[in-house]
Amino acid sequence: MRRRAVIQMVLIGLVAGAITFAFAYFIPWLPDAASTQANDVDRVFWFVAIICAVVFAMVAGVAIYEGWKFRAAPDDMDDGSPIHGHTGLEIVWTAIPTILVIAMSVFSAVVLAEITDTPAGSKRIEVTAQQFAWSFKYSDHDRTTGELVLEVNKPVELLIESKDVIHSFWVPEFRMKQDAVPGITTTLTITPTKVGTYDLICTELCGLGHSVMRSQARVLSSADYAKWVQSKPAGAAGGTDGKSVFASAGCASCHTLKAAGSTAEVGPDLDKVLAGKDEDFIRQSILDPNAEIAKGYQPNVMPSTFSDSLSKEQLDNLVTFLRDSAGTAR
Ligand code: HEC
Ligand SMILES: [Cu+2]
Repeated sequence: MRRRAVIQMVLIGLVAGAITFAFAYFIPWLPDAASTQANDVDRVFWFVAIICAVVFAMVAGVAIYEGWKFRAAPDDMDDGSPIHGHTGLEIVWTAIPTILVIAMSVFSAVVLAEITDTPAGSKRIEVTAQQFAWSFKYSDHDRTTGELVLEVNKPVELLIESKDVIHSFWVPEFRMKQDAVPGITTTLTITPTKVGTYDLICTELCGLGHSVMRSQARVLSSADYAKWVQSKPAGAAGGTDGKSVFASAGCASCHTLKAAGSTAEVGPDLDKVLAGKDEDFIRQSILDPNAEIAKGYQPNVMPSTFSDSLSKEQLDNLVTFLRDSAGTAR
């Protein structure tokens, strides 16, 4: 009798385990893992997930069996028989979870130490977040971009800063995430392992344009990366030419402008609204966006921080670029 009960519980547990396993294994829960840190993080994730699945299957097996075998008949009005504890069982169900929880913490701590370690010789990239754009400055060559360009299998240390509010840097495929906090520099180490283009996302609600605060991380082969370093656009010293500023200041994530190749629709189409406008109007629209709200649009969507975040040179170049290009490119 006792033996049959154990076999039945085990069978129920196996069914519950198989269903849990199918859910975990056949649904692609996680995005591609494209950095060494991602592989480490996934290892912790699966270690914990498997322990949880096994414990769940055991508990489900016993619980379903008890509910089925020992339920009271409709006319049974008796009190349940008094039961006293079972010391052996209690020791087992305390000891095993304790060991499992300790194993999970030790494993996580080891991996945390690993992924926050910056290998000597890592390239440094200064990451600047501002409402609502990212910019990246490379230590190995003088250049600022609006997308993150990395060389495959080369570790980089990101030095992350914010010009206004708290943002957060996240590329799901790299698994690593770090806040950008005004006034301090936070760091993140990433060693990309797969050539490709990945979404780079701000994952801290930072204002009305938060949802458009996106960029890309492009991982290039060593040969392509060397070519990219060489291909530095003429006149783009540190990215102060108007077109680079348009991209790096985030204008491109909200406005359409053919000359800059952007098609965003959060704000007005600049080819339409700026055609034929003079420099003063353009400058005023950028420095004090709420002075005059374009028809059909909301105030306080366009950041009013550009007077602080853009240098005089960047602003002048941006204004000239907009004056000369808006409405002219076909
Ligand atoms: C988060 C989205 C967002 C960002 C980033 C943004 N804008 Fe805007 N912009 C808007 C919205 C919305 C409006 C319309 C409301 C207004 O006039 O303030 C606007 C209005 C404008 C106007 C005035 C258009 C008119 O007809 O009055 C100009 C010019 C402009 N933006 C240029 C820029 C430039 C240049 C940048 C980058 C330095 C930029 N914007 C960044 C959303 C944005
Ligand atoms: Cu943000």
